[in-house]
Amino acid sequence: MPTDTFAAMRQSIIDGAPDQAGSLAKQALEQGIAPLEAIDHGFVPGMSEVGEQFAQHKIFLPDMLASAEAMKAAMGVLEPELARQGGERPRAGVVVLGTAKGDIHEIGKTLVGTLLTAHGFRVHDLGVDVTGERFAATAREVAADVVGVSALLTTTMRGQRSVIETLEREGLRPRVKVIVGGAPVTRRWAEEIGADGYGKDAQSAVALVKSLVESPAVAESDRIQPEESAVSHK
Ligand code: B1M
Repeated sequence: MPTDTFAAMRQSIIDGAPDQAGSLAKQALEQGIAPLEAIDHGFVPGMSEVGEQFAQHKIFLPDMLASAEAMKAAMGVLEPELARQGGERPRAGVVVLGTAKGDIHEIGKTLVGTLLTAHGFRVHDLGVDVTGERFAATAREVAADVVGVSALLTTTMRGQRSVIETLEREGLRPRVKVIVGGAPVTRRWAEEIGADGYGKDAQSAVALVKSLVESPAVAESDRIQPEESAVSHK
């Protein structure tokens, strides 16, 4: 893919231009570009630049919001293709996913969910600002193998710990693996709070979930039995 096209994608995010971002995403697909390549090399670098400019007070919240809308327009084109490329696969496992309480950042979490779906996992995406209780209730209801908690704010990382504590309190922890991720999250943090793993990006999150689900440590007899009602895929 020409560097110019990646530069245009990056710029469309910085400019907060959803129409431009969406049509660049469509063009990429028409040219046979892999959706993840466009995301990782075109659009995400734009978001990173926006984050830096925001931190340096060069831009403000409405600008960051406009950039997020542009990112969502691009993802709206690329994510269905990403999921479609996964094709029909045998069910790999059940994952409950969401962004921690108090946190409304959704783009990275949604990308993780899309990629997991593309790899055959059944994903229950609870959206953003999700409490530990809701994670736990859904994990029980759908017999989750893995709970994934995203956090983009240093303040909401605490919510990841609280999800683990809630799962422990409700007796679910021995049977459900927990992974954490998000820009400020580190392996060290994951270890400190007793998570089973940390995903640096969407691809490593998929590899991690696969390895956890395949782990013999989660014995079949230890799995939670699904309750009658099912939670819909959001
Ligand atoms: Co916010 N924001 N934001 N923001 N925002 C950050 C996170 C920030 C770093 C910007 C900055 O100052 N440089 C900063 C946090 C600083 C800190 O905590 N130390 C920040 C702030 C301060 C805020 C507000 C507090 C601003 C304010 O109101 N004054 C506010 C908080 C609102 C809230 O949540 N309560 C806020 C609001 C917003 C918007 C609403 C405007 C918007 C989000 C819109 C939306 O999601 N619908 C927004 C955005 C867009 C950003 C930045 C610019 C971009 C985030 C993003 O989408 N990245 C961000 C700066 C940055 O991250 N560089 C910033 C693209 C996405 C693909 O990457 O989400 O990192 P990411 O996901 C990656 C990996 O992290 C990983 O895989 C993904 C794909 O590779 N991953 C996982 C993510 N979740 C995972 C889960 C896993 C595994 C891997 O397992 C479960």
